[in-house]
Amino acid sequence: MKRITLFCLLLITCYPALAQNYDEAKVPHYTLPDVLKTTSGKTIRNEEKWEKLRRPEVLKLFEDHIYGQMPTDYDSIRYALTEDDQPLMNGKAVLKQVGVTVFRKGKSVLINVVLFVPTQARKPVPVFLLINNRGKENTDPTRAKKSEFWPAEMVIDSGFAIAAFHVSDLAPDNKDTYATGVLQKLYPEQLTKDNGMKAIGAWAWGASRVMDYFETDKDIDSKKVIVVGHSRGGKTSLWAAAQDQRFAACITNCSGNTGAALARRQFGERISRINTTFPHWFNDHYKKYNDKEGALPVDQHMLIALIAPRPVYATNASKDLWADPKGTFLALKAAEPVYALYGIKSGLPKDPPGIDQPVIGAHFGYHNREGEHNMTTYDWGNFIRFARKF
Ligand code: GTR
Repeated sequence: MKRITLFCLLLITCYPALAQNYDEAKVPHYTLPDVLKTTSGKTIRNEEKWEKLRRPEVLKLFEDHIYGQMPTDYDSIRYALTEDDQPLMNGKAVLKQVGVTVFRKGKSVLINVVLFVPTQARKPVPVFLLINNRGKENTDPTRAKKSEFWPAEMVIDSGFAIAAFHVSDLAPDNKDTYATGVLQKLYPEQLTKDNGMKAIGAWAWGASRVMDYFETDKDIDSKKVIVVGHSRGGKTSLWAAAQDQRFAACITNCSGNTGAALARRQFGERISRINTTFPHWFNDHYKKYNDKEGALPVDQHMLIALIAPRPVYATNASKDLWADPKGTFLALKAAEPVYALYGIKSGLPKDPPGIDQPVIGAHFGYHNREGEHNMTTYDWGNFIRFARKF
């Protein structure tokens, strides 16, 4: 009896994980929504019509059904800069710490930005901006702690600036407290809407406010800001770049479901699972698509298409089937028609390249690194190569 109870308990706890498919043969037959066909059935044949008709429509579909609205109004923004006189990293970089405070209706939110600028490079310099969803020690300004997740020394040596902010400054990554940041303080009305912004929207909003700061910093080339995110941060970097066209390029690392991987493949993590485990990431409307991927008016290739003609680099790791490496590659491929409107060829092969065989073009990059779900110096090395191409 005892054994049976234990078995049942185990089954209940493990069922959602077991229910995920990792077998290519079991991927259902699916048809992706046509990124070039408007809801009224018109076919888009050039970039003007894409930008005027279809792009706004697709952006709104993502807002309404997945990521929520992106409020852009605020009363004022203030930057408090602390700059170290003494260069760090053997004289190679200067540290700037910036407090970005955003005010609306008498309330405010503070975003802490860590920024290293190379001393040698000609100014203004391009910058990588990480949306940090891991521990704050990963972006240690003192450099007592160094992490592959944000290898500042390596990036500085390559002549780029590197910056980061932490997602908890915008919205705690917790289903019970996520609203206590930007949402309750600046945009409480978002909390009452089915298509209101939630945590991932708030993090992407934060990336845009850091972009506001970059536009005022003479050391930084604000036309060359590359937004980077890993996993949930990679879902956010895509959404940030999709809705804020000031970002020059997007890097989405192991972002998987509701990131760069196609939902309709139902491979690895699925919408029902992500909405159950992380109900605070996406808007309430998205819950309607639990186990109903086919009913979504979009799929993730259309999110990538929103970034066109700007470059996108997507990665995976070979042991991270949860994030569906093949589905990520196929999403990039399915975004190609929109880049083609701008005369851009993706340069991606027909089939996914092998493990540790990066394909790096001027507009698309993809690799599947040997190993686990993570962001490493292998990944960053390729991001730097990619950034140099454009
Ligand atoms: C997982 C989640 C993924 C991914 C990951 C992460 O638990 O299922 O969608 O976001 O967390 O952020 O590391």
